[in-house]
Amino acid sequence: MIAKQNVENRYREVFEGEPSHIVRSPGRINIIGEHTDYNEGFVLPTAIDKAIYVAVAKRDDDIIRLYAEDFNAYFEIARTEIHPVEIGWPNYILGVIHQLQLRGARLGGFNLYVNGDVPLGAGLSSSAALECATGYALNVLFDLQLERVDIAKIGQLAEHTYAGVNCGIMDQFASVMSKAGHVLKLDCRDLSFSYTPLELGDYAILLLNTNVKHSLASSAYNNRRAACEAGVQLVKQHHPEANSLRDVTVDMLDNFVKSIDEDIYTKCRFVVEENGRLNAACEALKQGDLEELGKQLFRAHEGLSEEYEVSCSELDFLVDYVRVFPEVLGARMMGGGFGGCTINLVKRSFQDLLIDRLTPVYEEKFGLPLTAIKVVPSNGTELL
Ligand code: GAF
Repeated sequence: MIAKQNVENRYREVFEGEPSHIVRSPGRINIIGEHTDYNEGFVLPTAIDKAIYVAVAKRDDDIIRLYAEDFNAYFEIARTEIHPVEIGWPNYILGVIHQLQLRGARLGGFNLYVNGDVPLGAGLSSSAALECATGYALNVLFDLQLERVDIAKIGQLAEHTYAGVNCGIMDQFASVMSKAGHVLKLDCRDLSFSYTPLELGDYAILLLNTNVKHSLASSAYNNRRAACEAGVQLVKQHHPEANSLRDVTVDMLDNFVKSIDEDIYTKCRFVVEENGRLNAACEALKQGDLEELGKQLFRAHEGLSEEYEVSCSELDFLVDYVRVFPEVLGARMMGGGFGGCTINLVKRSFQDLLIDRLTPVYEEKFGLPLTAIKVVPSNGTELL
């Protein structure tokens, strides 16, 4: 948690003026439902108590001036000349500005200060949090009258156009719409959603960060998405009503995809089955059946690793290691994959022992630090 006072003080030092608004937009976890969002399926995320903080104020000229605490770096651009840039971090902000201007928003120049405690590259959606913090802050600063859901959609488009990742809506939606103590079941087809209390009793959610981020992650992500779309096209030849994998069954894949392209078949089947696992997990959560919930997490990991092929040896190792402990009900890789964190459903009283045992083994094996992160389901984007 970063104190509002801290953000205010740093804004004053960096820009020599007063911020007019400070916005907090959180990172997210996802209990289950991976790579389903861009297939019009379901996801079960929630925001966490780690967030991006943005402080903004208008300027008298047409300049946009940014400062990122993490990189100790300024970036400046004219409002009328917004374009993607080589350096990574400004793109998440510029992409949002670009989308707002495409929608006809009348923006002026402004200063924007960014800080945050969402670990970068850990698969906790720090980029979505930055996009949503920016969208929310500009909405209040320029009185744009955007709904929360518009802010999520704008963030997603910014990711497509300025970060080059054809992501689904999960991360941005979770960042803006989450409710403390709950998970959000989102239907990514029509964006209808419901909140379910995350009541885990003696158990807790523990994240284990591999501290790995493979550089090919975004191209592999886009390839997976393309494979899903190709599968839908094959089914569509026989079922014209099928518009996404949401409309497709395993039988249809068996009949119309398997013999044509085995790899596309396996990827698509994973997605169809992952929606089924999500529904089973939601039911288990409602019934308080945490053992069943945990089993679905382990199954999801097998699918992500062996079928969808978005895991890596570090993630597989972490899931295999915890599997033998009766105090760990479930574990799987979380998010896009190729690094980042595993999400673990662990007996609260066992967490520290697990971390103590696992850390030296992981570090010895991979020569990388292992970071354990305890998270609390939190509210979505807010004005501080
Ligand atoms: C990333 C994407 F940004 C999400 O939209 C989602 O597809 C996720 O990977 C995988 O479930 O976080």
